[in-house]
Amino acid sequence: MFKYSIVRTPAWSIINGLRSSDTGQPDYMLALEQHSTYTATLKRLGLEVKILPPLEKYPDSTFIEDVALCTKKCAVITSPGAESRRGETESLYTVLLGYYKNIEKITLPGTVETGDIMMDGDHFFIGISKRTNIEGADQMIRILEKNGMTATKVPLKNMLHLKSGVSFLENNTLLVAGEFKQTEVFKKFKRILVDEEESYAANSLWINGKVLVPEGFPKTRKKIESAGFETIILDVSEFRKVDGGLSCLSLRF
Ligand code: CIR
Repeated sequence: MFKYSIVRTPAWSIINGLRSSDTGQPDYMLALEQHSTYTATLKRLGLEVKILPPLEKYPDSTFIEDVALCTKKCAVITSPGAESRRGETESLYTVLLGYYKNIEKITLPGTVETGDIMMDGDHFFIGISKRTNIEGADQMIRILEKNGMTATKVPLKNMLHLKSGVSFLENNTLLVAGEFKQTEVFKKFKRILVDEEESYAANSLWINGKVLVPEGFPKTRKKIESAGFETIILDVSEFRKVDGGLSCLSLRF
C-alpha cells in the first residue's frame, strides 16, 4: 500500500512539452482541471499528497514520475535522457529529504527516466529505451542491490518508456501492450493483453486496491474489471497530447 504521493502542478509551458506525434496542443486550463481531479483521487485513495509548484522553465515537469524512484528503502534522483528535462531534478533533493534519509543519484553519462522502471515488490524491471541507457540502468541496479533489492533490464524498441506499454497491477498481474506481449520475462505473470487500438490504456495505475484507467478505453477497462480489479476512470486527454499518462503524474511510495 502507498502512503505518500508527490505531484507537480503543470506549468503553462506544458503546451510546448515533448511529444512524439502531433495530436494538438494541450489546453492548459483543462490540464489544470484534470490534474486537480487526479490529485483529489490520490487523496481519496488514502494518500497524503504533496503538491509542488509549477516549473515554467521545464514544460514536462508535471511528469514528476520520471525524475525520481521512490522505494521502500531509498529514493533515487534520476538523470533524464531528454536534455530539456535534466534541470527538473534540481529542486527534488530537498523535497525528498522530507521523506527519506537515504537519497542516491544517477549521474551522466548514465541516463534514467522512471517511466522506464516498473516495480514488483522488491524487484524492478528497467527498460532500456531512448531515455534510459545501459550505464544509467547499471547505476540504478547497483543502488537497488546495495539496498537489498533486485532488478532486470528489459530492452525496448518502439515505446517511449517501459510503462507506456506495461503496468504491474499487483496480484502477480500485468497489463501488457504492443512489443511487451513477446517479452519473455513478462510471460510468468498473469497477463491482461491490451488491444492495439487501446494501447495507451496499458499505462493504468494500481493504487491501494484500485486501478486508475484513462477515459476512453472501454475494452481494457472491462478486461481489468474481469480480472477482479475495481477501476476508477480519469480523463487525462491533455497529458496524452504530450505523451504523458496516469503513472507519470505522480511519485507514489
Ligand atoms: C516526455 O516526453 O518526456 C514527456 N512529454 C512525457 C513523459 C511521460 N512520462 C512517463 O511516461 N513516465
